[in-house]
Amino acid sequence: MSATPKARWLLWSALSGVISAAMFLAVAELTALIAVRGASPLEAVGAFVIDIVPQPVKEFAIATFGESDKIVLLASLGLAAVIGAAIAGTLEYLKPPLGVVLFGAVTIATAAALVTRAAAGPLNALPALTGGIAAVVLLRFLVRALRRWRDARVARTAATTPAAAGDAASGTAPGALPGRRAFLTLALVSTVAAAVVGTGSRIINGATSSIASIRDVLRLPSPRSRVTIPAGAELDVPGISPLYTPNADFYRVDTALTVPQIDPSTWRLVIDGMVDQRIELSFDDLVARGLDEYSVTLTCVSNEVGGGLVGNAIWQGIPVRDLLALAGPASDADMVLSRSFDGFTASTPLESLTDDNLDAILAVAMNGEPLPLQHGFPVRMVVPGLYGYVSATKWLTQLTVTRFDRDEAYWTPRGYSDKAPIKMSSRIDTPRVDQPATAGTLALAGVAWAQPIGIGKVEVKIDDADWQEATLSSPVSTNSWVQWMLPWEAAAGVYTVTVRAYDLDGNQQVEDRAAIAPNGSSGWQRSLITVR
Ligand SMILES: Nc1nc2c(c(=O)[nH]1)N[C@H]1C(S)=C(S)[C@@H](COP(=O)(O)O)O[C@H]1N2
Ligand SMILES: [Mo]
Repeated sequence: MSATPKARWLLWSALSGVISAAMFLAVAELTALIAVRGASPLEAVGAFVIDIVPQPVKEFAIATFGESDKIVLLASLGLAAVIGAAIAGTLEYLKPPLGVVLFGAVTIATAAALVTRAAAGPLNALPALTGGIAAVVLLRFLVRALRRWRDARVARTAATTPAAAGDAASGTAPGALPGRRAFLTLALVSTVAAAVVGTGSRIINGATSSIASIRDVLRLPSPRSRVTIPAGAELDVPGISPLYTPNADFYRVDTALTVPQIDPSTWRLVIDGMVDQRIELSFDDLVARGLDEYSVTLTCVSNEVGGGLVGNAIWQGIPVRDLLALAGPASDADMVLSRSFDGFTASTPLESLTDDNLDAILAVAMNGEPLPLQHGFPVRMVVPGLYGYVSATKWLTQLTVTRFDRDEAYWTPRGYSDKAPIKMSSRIDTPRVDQPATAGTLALAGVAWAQPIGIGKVEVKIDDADWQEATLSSPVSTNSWVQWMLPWEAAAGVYTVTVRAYDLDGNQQVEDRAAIAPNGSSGWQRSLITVR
């Protein structure tokens, strides 16, 4: 050991702080599991931090880490916690009771974070309090044992007896310094206990979210109408996107660190703002109005040309226009601000929601099952032809009828347009850029969308040859994508394949490239395909 004696004690005290912090989390998770299911302190603190982190930092995180931004945030939070705990341990060793005071302050802050989360009550503070008590008690015991070890060692070194010389020869034999054994045993046992109790509770707590089980047994009334799938709606080409994106593969984009947990039996939808009458509906009120099926392709404004932030699903829901009609929007209103349980908002033109020819819906089911928790359970909005951030509010709780010059949505002050129709696009799914194809009879294939007008034609160009018209799948709805395919006798080589679409009004997909901000990407996808 090259560490000087002084540094050694500081390291051990820092470790004591970290072990005590681990015990804090373990006991807190265990309490959450037993007493207040769902009040995970780890998640609550993470969500709390996301809310208070300044916007530029959040944007930097999303831009830099993409879909892993939340993991990076949690990891940074974890690192900060380890450093803080180490400091608390050292403080408790050097200047007691400063470490205990620091843990106490963190306990109170965590309790506050837990209690102030949406839908939390005073009981939610309990995990922080029990965790805090466990951590403080453990820290005091650890530091006391550490001091006894140190004192024994200092006394031993100072002594000039033959016993000391013998001890130096055999190193610090176990048992030679009673404080040492007590400290190391306590440190080891509490580390193992914290790891087992903490991970165990976390896993059970996370896996058995009570809302997930409520969703599992939820039975929705059968829809009054079904989507008719025409013959030829799905092309038989290996590697093409399926007509309907399975829920498990459906892209997910939102600002929520943890998926909001909403019990449908306590869920309420409020329709307010510039209306004749404020309306409040329960989940049963909503589904009792009758469900219908709609086939709609959802698209994210952040989808790059050729990207995967787009998916097609059959939704079951209720037209928003019928619900708005109950409330009676004022004639000078022009926007509906939809609000999520977690505070996210989207601004949708009122006319898109009241249009009889556009099926804007509140959806409760996705591809035949209740909405998955991460896709907005129990109720979300789906508006054909509008990017998700201005229409597809998940975990919906409120529709406020208002005006664009009075209110703005989450992404509006963050560099995105307040109105954002989806731009027509076409994508090459196969052959993939990263998987060389084998020479012979191939199929170029992919999907194209132009909600709510519908795709009229897709054309493909191989290198500099003429544009060729692709075969289209039979459209299920103008609001859903279609698949396209072009048979191709391909010899070995490297080819540039370009795809472009036309909508049913004859408009051609925009060739000019545009970035995703402020209102969605554009440009024809050009793919470099290798045939061997
Ligand atoms: N509550 C909430 N709803 C939200 C968002 C969000 O951040 N929070 N993001 C929106 C965006 S940007 C998109 S593209 C869609 C994505 O829906 P999905 O995750 O079900 O694919 O949800 C929309 N609804
Ligand atoms: Mo999005």
